[in-house]
Amino acid sequence: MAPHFVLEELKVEFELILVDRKNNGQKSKDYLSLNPNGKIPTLINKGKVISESAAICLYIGENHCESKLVPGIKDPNRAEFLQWLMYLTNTMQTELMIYDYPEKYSANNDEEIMTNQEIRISQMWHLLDKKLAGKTFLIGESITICDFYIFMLAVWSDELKNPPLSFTNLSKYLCNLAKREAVINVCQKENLSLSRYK
Ligand SMILES: N[C@@H](CCC(=O)N[C@@H](CS)C(=O)NCC(=O)O)C(=O)O
Repeated sequence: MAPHFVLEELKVEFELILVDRKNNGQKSKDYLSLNPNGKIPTLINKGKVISESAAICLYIGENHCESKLVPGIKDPNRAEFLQWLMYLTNTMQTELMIYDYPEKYSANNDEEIMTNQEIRISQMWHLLDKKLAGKTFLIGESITICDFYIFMLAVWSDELKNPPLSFTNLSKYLCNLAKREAVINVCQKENLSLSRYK
């Protein structure tokens, strides 16, 4: 979803191909020949095949440097941007995956895993909430791929007991992002309701 937001934001031409997860399309021979890790998404551009959502977002953003979706190498915000992007993908996304697929981590104690994950993830949203006080975007004064990444993780966290929308700063920030054309278009295409972000 995050790479999809970035492509829409940039208004570039692209073809979206659905990988049929219900039928394990991501483990098909054809898909594995592109992405041996068997995970979605994969980007193909000019014969280059790229996987890992954060890497795809960086690749697209850096190929459209005029957009400033990725702070350039000399931008004073770049280090902080990279720090947060790594945190979002390495830590928050990983913890959310454990919450979403507890059966992969324990044969018989899904509930305990989910309860523990709820607490851990909630602490992470709390950290972001503090960081976002009085801010429209996570880094600097304009949107970066980190903001799209946060929106994706927030959608994945909607069903938590303390969802991101229950935090004051996050709620304001997410509702503002939900008004962006790119976010509206992607959610429409991916059949996701934005009604709770209004
Ligand atoms: N670190 C990868 C994780 C990708 C990932 O886990 N994708 C999920 C869909 S959101 C998937 O492919 N799940 C199917 C599976 O694990 O077989 C990324 O950020 O792209």
